[in-house]
Amino acid sequence: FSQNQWWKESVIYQIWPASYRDGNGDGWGDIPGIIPTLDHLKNLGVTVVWLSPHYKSPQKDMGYDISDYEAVDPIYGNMEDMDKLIEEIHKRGMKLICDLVINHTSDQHAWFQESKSSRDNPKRDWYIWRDAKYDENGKRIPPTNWRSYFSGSAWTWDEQTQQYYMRLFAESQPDLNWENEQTRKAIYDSAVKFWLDKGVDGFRIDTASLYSKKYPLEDAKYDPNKDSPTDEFYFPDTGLCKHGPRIHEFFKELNSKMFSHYDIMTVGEVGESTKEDALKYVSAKEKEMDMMFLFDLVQLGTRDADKFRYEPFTNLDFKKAVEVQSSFIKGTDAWSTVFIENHDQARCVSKFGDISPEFWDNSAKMLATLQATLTGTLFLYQGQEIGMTNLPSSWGIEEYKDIQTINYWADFLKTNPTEFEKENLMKNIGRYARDHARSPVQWDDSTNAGFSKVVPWTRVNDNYKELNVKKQTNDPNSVLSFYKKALKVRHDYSDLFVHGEFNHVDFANEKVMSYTKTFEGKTAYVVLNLTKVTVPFHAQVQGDLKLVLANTDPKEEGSLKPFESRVYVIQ
Ligand code: TEU
Repeated sequence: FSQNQWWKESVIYQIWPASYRDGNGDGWGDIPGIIPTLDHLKNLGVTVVWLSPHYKSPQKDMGYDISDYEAVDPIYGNMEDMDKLIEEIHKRGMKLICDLVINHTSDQHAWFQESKSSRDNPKRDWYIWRDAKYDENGKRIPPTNWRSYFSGSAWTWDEQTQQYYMRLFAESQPDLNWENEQTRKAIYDSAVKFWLDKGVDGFRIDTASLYSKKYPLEDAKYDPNKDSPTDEFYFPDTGLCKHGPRIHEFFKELNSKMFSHYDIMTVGEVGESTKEDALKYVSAKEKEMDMMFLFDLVQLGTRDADKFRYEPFTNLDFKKAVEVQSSFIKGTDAWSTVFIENHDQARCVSKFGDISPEFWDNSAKMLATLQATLTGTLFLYQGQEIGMTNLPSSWGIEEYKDIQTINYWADFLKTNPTEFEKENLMKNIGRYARDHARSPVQWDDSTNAGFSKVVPWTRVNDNYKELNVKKQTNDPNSVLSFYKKALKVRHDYSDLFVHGEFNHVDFANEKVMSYTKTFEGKTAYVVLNLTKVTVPFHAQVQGDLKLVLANTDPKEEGSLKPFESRVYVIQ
């Protein structure tokens, strides 16, 4: 495989710095805390670290609200710490990618401060300002009916200059105006070039489908029965426009002016798209980005912006979602990704496995098997490798710190809910809040799980004494040791697992997921019991099966134990 496509076989590990490891004893994870763990990551099989935003930020949305692209937030360290991190990662033959958050800035960014200072400020047009509209009663209303990802309108009124500014996320995250060429140039120089010149090896591109807005700005039309826009162009729930008219022009420009001048990788957070939409971003000939995240799998049971409205799903839905993500590049020149967790999603073992003492271990390993054998570049999220779980269901709303959860809860309280409704929403928050991914990494069984010497900014999961890195490092049968084995198998047979073609075997089976991976006449056969019961099983492929990975001693020929997983290579 081509040398300049090193990113295809990479194993990428996402660090969300606030909760990873505290190096300076202030209760917040930081860059100095990361450095001593690099050998542990390398040992696991990680080749690239993705660092979630480390930039200067008021932390209203945990760093996705940037007030200075060219500075490190003091809670995470300083520029020397970042230089050292880049150096230490490179010294180990690994690479570092950063988050690129350029749909919006913080309202504390100097650009926005200027923009909002007066209507005739030269940077006024760097953000999206509009006059108010008035309803039939003369009441002031926002320019469009779009709803923010974080509840409420997507517009905020500015008293001083008597206009609204657009913000698809929090009030403190005004959207940049990508129509303005000067603005785009400033973004490229400050957010992109600055870090590539420092030696960063690429970017995860935040909210990549949202930069281009459809003008003139108009209301999304809602289907009154579905609470969802009728026009394909808008996202469900929020009515925000996606894949706007100039989005591909912008990415082609970003690529030709910036990305193409460096040996880097880029992965876009594109989300909800048809195959056709997706290929416009990641087809190699389009020269936009190397790969993207599709959310079909992680968003099962939930909806993008309304993740607290639970929608039950079946194992067949699960199998279908895996197929969509694994197969959309078939017969194209595009590349894709494999992931089941990130900082916005619930823990996979809580969502797709079973966290009861009996099944936690095997279901976490079953999900590891799935991830290690799918097509595309593999992404792991901090704590996934030890099977970290969602926050305990006994915890109340006061333990939840995420702006999405807090705003949603506050809006809900305004509706005067009954106790029953409150309990129900709390149940859904307990399933899918972003907070579940954000509790401190459990390093050992000492106070605060070895994350920090002082009480952390957010509470450590109650199960840290039993579930931690140290305990699992010393146990050859742990989830962590299994991940290591699984990543080795992925590496040893990378033609099959990274590059091979995915095909379901017996799709209609509601308990067992089995599939083949094929590459130039070679085949692998993967079998996963998705349930907590023993199920009958007979191999449904021809050939001499050589077992290369299993999470249970596979003694019984005709059955699979609860959450049993096996990987065969056919000789
Ligand atoms: O998330 C973008 C996004 O589209 C969200 O809808 C995401 O799917 C949702 O939060 C899941 O509940 C990115 C970042 O990953 C997120 O952490 C930021 O809050 C957001 O952008 C704004 O920068």
